[in-house]
Amino acid sequence: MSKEYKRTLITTALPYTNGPVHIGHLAGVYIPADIYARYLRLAGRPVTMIGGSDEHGVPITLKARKEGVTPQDIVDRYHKLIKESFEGLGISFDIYSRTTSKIHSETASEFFRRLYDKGEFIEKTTEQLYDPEARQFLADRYVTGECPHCHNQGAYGDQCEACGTTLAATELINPKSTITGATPELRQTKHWYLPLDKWEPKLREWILEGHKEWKTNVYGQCKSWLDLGLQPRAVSRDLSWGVPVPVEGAEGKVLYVWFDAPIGYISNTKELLPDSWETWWKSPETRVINFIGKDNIVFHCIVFPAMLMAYGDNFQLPDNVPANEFLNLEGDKISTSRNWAVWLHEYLADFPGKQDVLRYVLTANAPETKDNDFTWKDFQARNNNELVAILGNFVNRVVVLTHKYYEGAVPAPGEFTAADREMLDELQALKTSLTENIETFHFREALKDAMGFARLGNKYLQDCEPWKTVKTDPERVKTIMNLCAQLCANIAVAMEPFMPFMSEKLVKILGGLPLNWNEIGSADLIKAGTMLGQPELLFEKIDDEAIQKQTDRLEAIKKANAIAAFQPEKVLPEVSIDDFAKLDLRIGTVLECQTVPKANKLLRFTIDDGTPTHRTIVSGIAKHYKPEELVGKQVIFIANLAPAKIRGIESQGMILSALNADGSLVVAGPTDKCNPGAQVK
Ligand code: B3M
Ligand code: ZN
Repeated sequence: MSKEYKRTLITTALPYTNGPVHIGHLAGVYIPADIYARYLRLAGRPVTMIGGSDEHGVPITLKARKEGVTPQDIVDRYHKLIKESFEGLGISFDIYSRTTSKIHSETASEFFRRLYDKGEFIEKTTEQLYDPEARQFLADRYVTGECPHCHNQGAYGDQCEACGTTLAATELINPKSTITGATPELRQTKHWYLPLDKWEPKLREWILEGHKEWKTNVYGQCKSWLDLGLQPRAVSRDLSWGVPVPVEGAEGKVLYVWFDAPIGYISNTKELLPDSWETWWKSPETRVINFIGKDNIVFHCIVFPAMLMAYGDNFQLPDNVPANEFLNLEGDKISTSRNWAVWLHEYLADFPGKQDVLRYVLTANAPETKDNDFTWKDFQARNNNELVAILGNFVNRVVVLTHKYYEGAVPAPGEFTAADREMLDELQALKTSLTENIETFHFREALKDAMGFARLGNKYLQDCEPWKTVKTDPERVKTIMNLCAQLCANIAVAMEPFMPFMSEKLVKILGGLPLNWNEIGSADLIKAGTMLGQPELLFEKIDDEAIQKQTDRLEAIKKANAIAAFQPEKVLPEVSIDDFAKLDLRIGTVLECQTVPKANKLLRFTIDDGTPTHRTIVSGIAKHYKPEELVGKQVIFIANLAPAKIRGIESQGMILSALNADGSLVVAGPTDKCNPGAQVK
């Protein structure tokens, strides 16, 4: 960091309150921000971490309409759920407020009004889509249609999620109101536009010249937006839910949610620090860091800074915006609407006491430079093979041995040997790397460094073998066990930003110790004579059953989504009745059904087709049925299909079946009992 700052203001993207938070939000924004805030606190550096709910915007009103409740009901429900689940995970906001607060409405109104009075807006009357049945204008998600760029049928009025293009609702082909399904009309309406183009030179200079150190994904996206040329952007909407536009003649209009929400950072700070918020926002001695996901880069690096420049009053612009990429789940994009997510509140209920495991895994797999994937198998493996086997195991061995040799009292060390000094040098090197990685927002690497303390401890114990040395040189063992206790104390401090619950537990086991980042690396963190608590496991193994429950849940969601999204295959080209007449479809009764050796997809049927000799048919449906399930059933089969040799078996025909959207298969058969051999017409 080039400049010395007196304080750090951390802002975290305000989650929409149209649903709970999921692991993608946590990995992208809130765990990185919390690691950084905790680190600064441990280092004794003034920091304020701001959070809050983003309670306006069309998705909330659509959900309210769908549920037949008010938008306030929706935001109250999810604001509470989100706030409580953040607390449950130890996300240590200094305030977590909301944008339906009075102070926010006042702050956002004043902000808009000041820009208005300064003449910073362009007023434009344009034609917008209007739903004649709902009698309201259609902004953003209120309208859907064909994307003019990629022709995706489900594009929205503000964005096409298929190709990522930002759209104006009027650009959509065949637009439809998502409220009534009506075809919208064009009607005149006035809105206020922020002329981003006016601020382009200053933004260009501030970012492209002044912040070459920003993450490449952030810097690159800003550069492409600036190179494309910035356009005026509407900052008001024809909606009833939101902060009313505070000027005459603006009835029925509210601030655009992306104008309103970033001001939430300011209003939440005002709420927290009514007397000193301006020091945090307007002093050049404050370093502002915005933690966000990559889909919010343009709003935090272009739109909100332009708003702050237009407002003036020396508002500080962010010194860094370490946006993360996206986290996927089991190879698929996380999606609130498809319920394809691990919801934080459900995780906390399913894995009580395992908050740190999730924090650890989401940091170890954080999508810091590219999208990454969360799998439950990896979650289990990291818990069992890293947290239990390396970190928990090391601490447990040290505490058990200290009780065994010294009744729990940390022994005073003797002279350090070369091996001891080598270990301490390695500890210092890890501390340096750990601090450097946190300072540069490389939290994955930082976590590896912190885990390095435990790996170093296991190696030191293994090399020193106190359980052997104690027989020959008990004095030496005192030094070994003292240094192991020091390593445990270093782990308690170094891991606090990542796993605060474990750190607190470990501090208790170690008899209490001050958590001071600047002390990391010391060989005297825990005083000789300190009584260690009884050994207790910091982590427990997670068994297959717990993981299976989660993967079963996702399987069921995948099936439900497949059924909901089911689109029947296109009908095949037309055939004549004569063509159809060539097919001889019959009813058959399954007399026998067996699996086919070395062919796990095949079942071999003996079918009573009304002839004395019956017939054999081989069918590739073994994944969908157990043989015994089909014996006695009546099926429809093609009787005059040319016989075919399948795995050495002559198959005389084909049994008809239907494939469902969720991948399940159903054998076709008559609804009532038929004579075997009866023709199907
Ligand atoms: N409510 C979250 C999102 O786009 C959005 C962030 C606002 S931060 C001011 O998912
Ligand atoms: Zn598109």
